[in-house]
Amino acid sequence: MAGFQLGEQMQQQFNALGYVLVEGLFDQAEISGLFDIVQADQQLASEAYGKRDAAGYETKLAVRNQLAESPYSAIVRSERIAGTMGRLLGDEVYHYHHKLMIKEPRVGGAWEWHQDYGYWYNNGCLFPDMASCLVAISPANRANGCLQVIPGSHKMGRVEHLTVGDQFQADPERVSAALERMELIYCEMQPGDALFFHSNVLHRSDANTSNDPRLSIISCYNSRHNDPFIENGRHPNYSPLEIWPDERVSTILKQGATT
Ligand SMILES: O=C(O)CCC(=O)C(=O)O
Repeated sequence: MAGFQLGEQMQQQFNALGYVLVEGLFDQAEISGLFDIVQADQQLASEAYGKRDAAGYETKLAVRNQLAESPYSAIVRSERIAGTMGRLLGDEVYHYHHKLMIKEPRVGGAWEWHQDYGYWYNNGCLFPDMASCLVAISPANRANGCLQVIPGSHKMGRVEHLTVGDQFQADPERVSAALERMELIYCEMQPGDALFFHSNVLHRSDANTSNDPRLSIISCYNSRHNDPFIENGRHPNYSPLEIWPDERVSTILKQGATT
């Protein structure tokens, strides 16, 4: 959806619920090549590592702090996402990191309930003025473990997290209480759909019990005013992000430029 503009209604939804789903942010011609690129990307395969869930199943991801000449980086830099993120968070944003998420058929594990700020708090970020955008590269549905969110949970503030498997899990007592009071939404998505979500919104996903992979790219941004007080932390400190116009990103995605 070249020329996407964040509307007032979407901004209000993000403020009230902590997330907003934009269908078709990237169109079929832009996103379809990415599925094959991810599947064939040897560099990515060698970088990807597993994160065990509470049941011992692994979900894979490759985390990148740097931007390169790649279609992945073009998505991170896109006006459609980075520009929108700046408007949602009300400040200039910079690239905190991005990650390719790979939930393999039948064996891809779950993500336990957490807030991203439950992780990022420990990196010297004073404020939860951070957010992510998940772009579906393959269809995401209940069978292959789509993202689930608790709308409004970002207003709970940071919840304590404990380690389970290789992951951080939000305090289960608080999550149960939250689920008694708030809805649980399954974010089923088609390739090219984008979910913008606040760093304090509680989210999780189930294991992939289907025969299809669930692939997505998550771009994570921090606000300029929230430059971490720890230098050389797990993810980078502030540096300006060059945001690319739709046409440039679209051309790169359609060419299926290699990483
Ligand atoms: O991709 C998923 O299913 C969940 C990923 C997630 O929760 C995260 O990266 O914070």
